[in-house]
Amino acid sequence: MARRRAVGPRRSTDAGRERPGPGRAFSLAAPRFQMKLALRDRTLDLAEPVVMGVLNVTPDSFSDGGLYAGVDAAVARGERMAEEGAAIVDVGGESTRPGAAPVTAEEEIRRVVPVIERLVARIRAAVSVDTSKPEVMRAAVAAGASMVNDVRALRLPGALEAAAGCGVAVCLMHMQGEPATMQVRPDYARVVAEVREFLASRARACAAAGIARERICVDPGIGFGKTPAHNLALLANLAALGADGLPVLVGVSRKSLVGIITGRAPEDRLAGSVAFAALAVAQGASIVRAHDVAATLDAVRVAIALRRAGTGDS
Ligand code: 7PM
Repeated sequence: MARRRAVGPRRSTDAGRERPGPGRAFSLAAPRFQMKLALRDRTLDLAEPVVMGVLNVTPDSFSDGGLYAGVDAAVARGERMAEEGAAIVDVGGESTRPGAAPVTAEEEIRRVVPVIERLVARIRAAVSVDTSKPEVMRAAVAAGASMVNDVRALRLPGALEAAAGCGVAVCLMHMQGEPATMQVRPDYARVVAEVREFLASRARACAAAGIARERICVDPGIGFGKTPAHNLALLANLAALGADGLPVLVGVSRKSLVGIITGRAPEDRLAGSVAFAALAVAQGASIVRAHDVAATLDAVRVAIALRRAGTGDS
């Protein structure tokens, strides 16, 4: 909240510029708050936070029928999310569930490319691909994706170069460990500082690889190698994670954190997820990743309205 209140609507003065800090040479010239995200061929305005819809294209998510039935169902679901107001639809073919079987690049491409091709032709919302593999990034972007969402923050060999070569936006997410084992014993001395430093260092790696700063957003990775206390500390300090001025994306939808707090099964976590979405926006999030787009967008609008009243900007 403080992040937005201090600045208000973006102006082209020096008002929002960060003081130069040690080891942050590029912040000298960069605006403190980047309220936009440059996608491949257009710019997503983040002056008001937006919703990213989650579209899983794994066999367990659309398995009622053959391959084409699965594609049809996934495309219909993506179209519905766009109608409900998603600014981005995030298509993923690799399950990052703890213990999930690894998927080859060929299999991931086979799952996501037909869905991306058809979605891009049918919706105005941007399409992102949730992947860590360079081959999948290239195939998805060739099929029309304009953003890469990577839970490994472009750390696999060749991923950084692939994303840079594709000329798309990137989401850099923090994860401690690997999906199979990340929840075994999450360990941090200072979780907020460590996650912030990781994200800043990955953003520097992107810049060095030629990815424009305007194309980068960052994500604390709720549930990825974190205890409930770690997750809550991050959600309570989101503004600090965007301290380098990059937009913050957050995904809490239906996650076990919501289950632990509310005592509810995944299918009954809508209210808890939506409450977190509103509070994440109040804490400075610019993009909320969610399964339930319409309900989440309502929550985001409520948070925006309250924030606007707080800044006297009505
Ligand atoms: C099983 C466990 C299935 C976890 C799916 C998940 C995020 C993400 C995911 C996130 C970004 C889910 C996660 N979560 N990408 N991909 N941020 N940027 O709940 O929080 O969707 S997968």
